[in-house]
Amino acid sequence: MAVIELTVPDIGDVSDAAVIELLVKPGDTIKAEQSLITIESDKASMEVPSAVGGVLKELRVRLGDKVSKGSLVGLLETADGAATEVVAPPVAATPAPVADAAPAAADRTHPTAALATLAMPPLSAVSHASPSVRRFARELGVPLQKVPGSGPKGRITHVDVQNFVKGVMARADQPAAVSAGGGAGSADLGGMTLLPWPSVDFTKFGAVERQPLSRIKKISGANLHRNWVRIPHVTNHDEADITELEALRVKLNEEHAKTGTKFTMLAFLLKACAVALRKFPQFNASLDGDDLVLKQYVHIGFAADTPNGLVVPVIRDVDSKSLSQLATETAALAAKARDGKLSPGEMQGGCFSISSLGGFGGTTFTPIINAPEVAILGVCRSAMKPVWNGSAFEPRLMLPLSLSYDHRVIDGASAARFNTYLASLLADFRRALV
Ligand code: CAO
Repeated sequence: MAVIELTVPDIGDVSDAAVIELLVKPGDTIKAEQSLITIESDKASMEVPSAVGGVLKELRVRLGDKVSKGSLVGLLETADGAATEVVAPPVAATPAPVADAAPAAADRTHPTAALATLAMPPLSAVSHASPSVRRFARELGVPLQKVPGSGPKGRITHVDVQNFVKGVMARADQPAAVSAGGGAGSADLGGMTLLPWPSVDFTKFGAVERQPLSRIKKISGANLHRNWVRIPHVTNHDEADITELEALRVKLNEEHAKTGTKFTMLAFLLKACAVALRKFPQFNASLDGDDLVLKQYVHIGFAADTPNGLVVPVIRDVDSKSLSQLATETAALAAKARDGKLSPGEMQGGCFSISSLGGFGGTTFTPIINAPEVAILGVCRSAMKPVWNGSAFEPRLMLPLSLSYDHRVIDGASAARFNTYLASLLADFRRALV
């Protein structure tokens, strides 16, 4: 254990910069590169991250204090005397708005460890926002420097970012310009002009209750909106005869009753989709500018309904997992999703998604593609239907499949082939061996 002093390092020709934000408090466990305070001079503002990790024992600055090079910011207890290993954090660890600024070397004099910091860009280039707002903006792809700040001293708030997104999506009087789909750069949405969002005083018509959207709803809503607007969706509807498959599923569940493994329709769907994705690689791909990135792995996400909204956990390497593994893993991830305990890593890396509403009902729907994927399978409730077998109608259990695809990448014939093949696998899994 060692307690080190954190001081303000060389910040150029700036002195007497005001502390305008305290981002940590005593007792907090600080990670290396985590921002501690925000300081502001008459020219610019910046966040000052800690170069080392540890527990903050004391914060020696208050809001409004003036600091210069060498000012004591706080005392940090490090687990292993990290004071002797102070390294400036890499540029990539600093928030986007100032990412073009190079970190200054930390003061290596001991036992005083200087905070790692950034050279200061001109004020006009600086977006004044907390790390959580910056993270939020990054998640939504919002360029912070374009967002007007409504907080004290022009700080950008969560609401400012939301309003910016709303403004872009619903701008009525000019073409919307957003960053290009499937690649870098920007694209004009072709002069699309939208009416402003209706502003209605609902209380004029009766009692109402206002509920803020959950964090998940806000994030997933913005993503769904972007994907819906920017991907030319087409949905191919088909039906799979799962009469034999359902009989097998019921039998497997009886046989494995003691193990607790529940063979769900979702597990079979994952397996069948993995086989189909291997056969039709363009469905296992992402658009990146003018390139199609074909993935050599098969990771599939499934939409999970939670009390706070929709999340999409991802099962990795579906093609190399057994049905029981898939059943166990989906059950565990769905439970984690409901408890709000999924880690970001468990929702990343998907190549394709499945949205199964079979347990809820419906006959068909149009699932929205989960960018940067290029297709998604929607599944509704199976139903017994009379199917003509060439000489008579037979009762068969039919599963509705709705395959939405990005028409920039996949044409209608390919989608019909994919869906037909998928249906044939579900009708008879032995086809996977062919
Ligand atoms: N047809 C008929 N019944 C079905 C079915 C289908 N296609 N799929 C599942 N069922 C039945 C099951 O047999 C089970 O019935 P029992 O309880 O009587 O055994 C019940 O529905 C629940 O099914 P399950 O335990 O297999 O769960 P699941 O795999 O269907 O669903 C999960 C798991 C996490 C995918 C689901 O809970 C969920 O959250 N789905 C929501 C997806 C969603 O919101 N999509 C919309 C996104 S917008 O694009």
